[in-house]
Amino acid sequence: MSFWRSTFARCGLVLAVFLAGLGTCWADPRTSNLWWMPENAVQGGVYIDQLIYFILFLTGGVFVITQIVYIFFIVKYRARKGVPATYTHGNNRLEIIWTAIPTAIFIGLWGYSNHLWWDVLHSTPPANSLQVGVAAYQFGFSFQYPGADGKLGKAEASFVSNDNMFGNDPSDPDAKDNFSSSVLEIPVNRPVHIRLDSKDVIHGFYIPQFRIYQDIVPGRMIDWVWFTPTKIGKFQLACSQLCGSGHYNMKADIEVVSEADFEKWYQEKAKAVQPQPGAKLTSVTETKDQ
Ligand SMILES: [Cu+2]
Repeated sequence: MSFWRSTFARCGLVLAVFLAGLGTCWADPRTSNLWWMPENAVQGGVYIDQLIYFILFLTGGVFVITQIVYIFFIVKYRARKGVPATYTHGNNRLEIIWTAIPTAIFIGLWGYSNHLWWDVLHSTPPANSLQVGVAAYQFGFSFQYPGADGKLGKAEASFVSNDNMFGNDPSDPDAKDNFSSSVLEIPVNRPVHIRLDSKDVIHGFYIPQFRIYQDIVPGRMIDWVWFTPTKIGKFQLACSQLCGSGHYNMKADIEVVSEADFEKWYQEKAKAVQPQPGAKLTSVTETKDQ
């Protein structure tokens, strides 16, 4: 009896020290939702959260159980005078069980996250999506909107340069009235389809509240990311790839506004770049050639 009492007392003590230490392990700079996921402000974000919490509780539970068993065995089978050590060569049935269960869990998680990736995140953007070009560079982001015609136009990574950050195809008339912005202004509850390109190195397009993270790779146009913001408010886009000395400050403001406010902002911006009637951007060279 005294053996069990002392064993449990020791296990309890070790566990208490461990849990007390755990409290000091949390060093999160976030100021809200400190303990759990940041606020969810995107359609479909709840599925990502469910998966993350499922994995967290599953692995957390397994961790706690294995630590309890581990500590218990350490105490129970400690070296004692007059008690010879016992040797074991394993148990095949046990080996098969504890290999098969985690394997089945991992295959299930793979299947479910694959479904999330293809059916929720990587699906075709809806036809009414707002098209926005996103150019990343050392050290900032710039955004491009389609202008009055609502078309962003063709773009290719090979066109990306200092003068053409978004890689617009110079021969495509749809791109002529595009306008740019340093803020990602988007309407609430409308799908936003973004086209990402980088001018120099690999950057990361990361918005925790939208549950989006996509690398932006130079030499590639990445056009499969889309999302539907569900909350009006200010958010921050941050670069999540260590991209150079100014990486720590590589960010951009995101403003999710009502459809009416967005329309007003968009019309004002579009009007400012509206080409004059009859005027063409290529008219100078054309006059010279004639
Ligand atoms: Cu960066």
